[in-house]
Amino acid sequence: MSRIANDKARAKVMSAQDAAKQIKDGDRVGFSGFTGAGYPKAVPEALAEQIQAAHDKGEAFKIASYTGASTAPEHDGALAAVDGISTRMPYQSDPVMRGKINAGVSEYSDVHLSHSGPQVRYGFWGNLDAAVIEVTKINEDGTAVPSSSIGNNNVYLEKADKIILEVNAWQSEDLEGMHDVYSMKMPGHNVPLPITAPGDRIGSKFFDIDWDRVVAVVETDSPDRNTPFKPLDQESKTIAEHLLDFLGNEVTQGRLPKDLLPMQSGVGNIANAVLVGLNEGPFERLTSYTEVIQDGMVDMIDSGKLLVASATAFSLSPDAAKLMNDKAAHYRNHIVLRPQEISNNPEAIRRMGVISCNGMIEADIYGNVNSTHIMGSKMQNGIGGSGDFTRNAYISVFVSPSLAKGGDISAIVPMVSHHDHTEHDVQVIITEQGVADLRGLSPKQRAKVIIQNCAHPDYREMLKEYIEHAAAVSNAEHTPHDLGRAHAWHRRFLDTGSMKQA
Ligand code: 0RQ
Repeated sequence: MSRIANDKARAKVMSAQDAAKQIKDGDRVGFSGFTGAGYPKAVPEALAEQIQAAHDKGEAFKIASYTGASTAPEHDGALAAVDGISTRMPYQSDPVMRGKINAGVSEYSDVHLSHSGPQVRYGFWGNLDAAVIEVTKINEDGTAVPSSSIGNNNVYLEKADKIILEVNAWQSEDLEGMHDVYSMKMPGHNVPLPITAPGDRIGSKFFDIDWDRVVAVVETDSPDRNTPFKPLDQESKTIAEHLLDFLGNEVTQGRLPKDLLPMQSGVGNIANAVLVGLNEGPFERLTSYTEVIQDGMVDMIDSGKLLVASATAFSLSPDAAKLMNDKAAHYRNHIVLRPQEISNNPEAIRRMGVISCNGMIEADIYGNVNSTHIMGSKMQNGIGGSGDFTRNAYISVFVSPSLAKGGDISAIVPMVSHHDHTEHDVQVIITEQGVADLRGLSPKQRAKVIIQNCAHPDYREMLKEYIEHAAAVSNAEHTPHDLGRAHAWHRRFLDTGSMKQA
């Protein structure tokens, strides 16, 4: 049965190639897509072909590409491969896209996910020429059922001059009812966000579509980019165990209730290990206010440990995506998908007292965290929602193995090579070595705990030597540094391939 029940929509059905012709050189385009879910499956590749054809003729053709977060090879990857992206925002993780950013071909602006949509609404990113949005279905009344992510779609649909909709028959029709579309307004026109618990529904199940601005409807039938998780390694399991012990102790101390507080969990294998740990652990009747639904959360819903999860997108393995598609009617009783300006909303996060847990690239001895840059200059993915959650969390946690690149890099360094989360926001750091609880500590006290509990033994003495030296030469005692040596470890890695001293 057709997924397009509206006459106006049916009249606008065309091929992806014809739809892509609506997008011109210099356009700013808002795309759907968040962590490999709900991105448009056909128009970006068709557009990439047209960009390549223009380049072959010596013509300029680049667009500014705004999304929800990371997309997929057939979206970010295809457009980046033809040098088709002038500016990209916000979070990305496609290797080709990352390569173009680091080669200086595409400009990248790394914005907090909760800010990205509102900033487009405010006009900070210029006029939005087009929106390309995947939906699950178009209803008879012209409203649309969102797909496996919402991201910034509400804002792009609101602001774009031209709208292209992709209707993807691969997405389960039973997603209908899982979404809660609520948009913020311009400053001065907002009321307190009426969310007091992760499962609260405050908006609509559908997107309203202005059909006068819709220039094309494209039918697709393609799966999301669903990446399998690696089997859990011992390091990830140990990090998860440390986090569970820490949370258990918070309960014992009376600082957390027995069912904890809503959990936020970053993407990746450690985050998934944490979820597996929670599923096997002692806590019951949990809730989650987070940005992506991963496999571990689906398992926790199945086991009854997790009552409800709020997010903006799925980030599932192929197996879990199939399960979600088969049983969406069941899971929509436990999952709410929201625009990312709401899933990551600081007001809601602060009000509910979310426990945040995110990965990091490195932390320094004083508790500053770098989530985005390799050796100061090279972009990895972006800050994503880690800042939205960390800054506003009840307890903010960062997790990482203590070593990278086979031991040639210490994740605990004298001074981070790029700052994303400052010492003011970072409360707990966990590596496979242990937990550094930084709450209530001064910088010098933090350094002791981080080095002792989190640094790998191979680097502990070097770190101790650094603070002793810094204390002797620095201009004050509060946060001792030798500015000439603070990044010597990074310099040494770039020069010799290892942070270790020869
Ligand atoms: O390099 O790809 O060349 O092997 O960095 O590291 O170990 O695969 O770690 O997948 O857990 O990602 C911070 C990037 C961690 C992620 C980050 C190298 C390492 C590897 C990746 P290779 P791993 P993970 C919610 C919250 C920001 C967004 C966020 C992230 C590569 O967690 O993007 O939190 N966070 N969002 O070898 C140099 C170090 C290194 C290092 C690791 N200290 N120095 N290289 N690497 N540590 C989700 C969203 O917002 C959507």
